[in-house]
Amino acid sequence: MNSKTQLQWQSHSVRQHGVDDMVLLSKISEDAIIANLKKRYMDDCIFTYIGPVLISVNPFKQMPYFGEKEVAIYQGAAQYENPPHIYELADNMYRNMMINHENQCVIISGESGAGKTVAAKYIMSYISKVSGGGHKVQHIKDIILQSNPLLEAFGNAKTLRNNNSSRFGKYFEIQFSSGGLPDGGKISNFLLEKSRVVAQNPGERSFHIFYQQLIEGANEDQKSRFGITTLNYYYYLNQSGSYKVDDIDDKSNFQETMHAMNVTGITKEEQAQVLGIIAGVLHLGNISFKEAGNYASVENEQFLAFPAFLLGIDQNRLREKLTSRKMDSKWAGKSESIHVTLNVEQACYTRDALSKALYSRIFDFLVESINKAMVKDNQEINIGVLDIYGFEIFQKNGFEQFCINYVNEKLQLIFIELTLKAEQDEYMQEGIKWTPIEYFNNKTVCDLIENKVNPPGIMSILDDVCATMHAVGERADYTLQLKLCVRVGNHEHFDSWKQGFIIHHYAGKVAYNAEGFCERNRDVLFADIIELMQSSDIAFIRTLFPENLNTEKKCRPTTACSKIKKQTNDLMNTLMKSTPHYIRCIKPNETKRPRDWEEGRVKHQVEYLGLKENICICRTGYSYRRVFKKFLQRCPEVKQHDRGAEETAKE
Ligand code: AOV
Ligand code: MG
Repeated sequence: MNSKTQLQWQSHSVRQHGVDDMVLLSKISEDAIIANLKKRYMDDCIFTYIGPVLISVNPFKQMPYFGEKEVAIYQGAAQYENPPHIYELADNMYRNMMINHENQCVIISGESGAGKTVAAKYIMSYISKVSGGGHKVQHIKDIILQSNPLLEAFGNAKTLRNNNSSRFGKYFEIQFSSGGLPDGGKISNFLLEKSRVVAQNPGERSFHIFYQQLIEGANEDQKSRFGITTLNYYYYLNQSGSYKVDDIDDKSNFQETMHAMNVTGITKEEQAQVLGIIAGVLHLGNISFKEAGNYASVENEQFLAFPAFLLGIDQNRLREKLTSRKMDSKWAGKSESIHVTLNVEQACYTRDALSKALYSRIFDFLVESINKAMVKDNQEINIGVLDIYGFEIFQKNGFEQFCINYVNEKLQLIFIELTLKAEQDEYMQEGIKWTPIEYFNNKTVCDLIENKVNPPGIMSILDDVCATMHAVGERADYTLQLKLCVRVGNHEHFDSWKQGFIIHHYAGKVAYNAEGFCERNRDVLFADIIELMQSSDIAFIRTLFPENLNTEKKCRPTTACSKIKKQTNDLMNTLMKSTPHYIRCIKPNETKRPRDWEEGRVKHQVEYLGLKENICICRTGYSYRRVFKKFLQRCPEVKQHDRGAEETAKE
């Protein structure tokens, strides 16, 4: 596009669709931002810039501008040559990586259902389209793209917020050769919401794969082999009363899942094992218990046979392990093992713990398989795409929401530190005249959650309660509530309420129900259950339980909180080492309908995402910054002719 047509095009676009880059808004206020976004949204322009940051408003309908034509238009084009687009951001990352030989990452944030996963997929497909490569590279590209339907089948589910909600977090590193060919990759996954396997809120579903495989996807042979009947036959699926999702075709998705398994190199044999275990989990759920005296016994023996068969274990042994437990007891200085019988509640807990463990280990197996298929020895440069579960508030919020919202809180912190704080700090340091722009720094909320000591945060207090109180259940959860009140009760972002505690997150207040916090945080899988699975005559199942029980007993088990905290902080370090790009997704309504604009909801998001502050800083600050050395490296003439200048620049 020459500059004249570009100008014409731009003035046309200003008149037609508000401003492309909100740094150019004539008046900066939240109302002006919302009005601009709305105007663009109603004109089917879902993307808008704030300088380098891309704002994306979920259209809830397929937009026509994601074809080959657009790929060609955005490839190699400068930011303002074309209307704002996610392809521009992807192209910019790719070019940056190539020119500067630096790792890049894109942090996609926004609440549940705002469009993060869709955005991540657009980025991956754009990069795959514009980077070249022969047969081998094409194979890696196929794996990268096919990993999406595969992990979505096992890691996504219908929630009240989003019909295809990611129930795990994912950082996908696409690795490139120095020539820019994608020749490897690595996925790091975060805490899968495995509790969904055994129970869901009314109106929600379990993970897609259950419905794909059992109801829509299985052929007659599989049906009889896996004992497949109707959906409402399975306790793990029939509690929520939701089976079918309007915009999801489980049947064809199942074909896609199986195709993806083929592409990622999962053998036919492994595929059959995976499906067998998925069915086994459902059948485990149908084992129920009755109170017999003071302990639990299996209500209907015939329900034991099928899961035992599918998991390759002895039926009697399964019964025994679900209703009793080996305990080490110390008596008169000697330690010995005794068998204790479990009550109904404990037996159900054990059954569910086994189901959750099987499922989450299958999920890890899939991620590992994909990683193996993309592995590359020498790491050169990469682009990381971060797509996590978005901030969520339900009527009832439990331990899962606490973890999910914590990761979102940390991402918000990274955005604040790198865009709002670092930039202002730099001006101050360099003595540039600058009127500070106020913003809410959510570090205080992150500290409230994750501080180790002085004062300890909620996670530390929770770990403490779990370590000192052996009981799970109500008593431990109540103790947690009391301890939180004593130790963080005065924090300005904390409140307590009848059933738990409230955190004032950056994106809103969430009332957490303390029930189940201790149990889910401890997340123990008793040695008996591991032993049981290690006794399976299916080798694949044995490989899912590689623990060495003799050595592992001695160390204190890691809690779910400490795992997610470590993963999140590792992720933060990785992100900090790459050049960051941001996509801020906005969800315009709760109805999931196109062209439906709920002003109040958008306003809330515009506020907590800090868009106004973002615009102010972009507008007042310098638009381009680069360290001298890198800048000089970009100019070959300077590099060749003026080495002295480079030396000076270093100073
Ligand atoms: P999320 O990843 O941000 O939520 P998704 O990316 O799954 O949200 O988007 C939710 C739904 O909105 C999708 O299934 C699409 O129907 C629709 N959608 C989103 N973006 C677009 C787009 N660019 N074009 C068309 N439709 C879109 V969560 O995973 O719940 O936090 O945990
Ligand atoms: Mg998602």
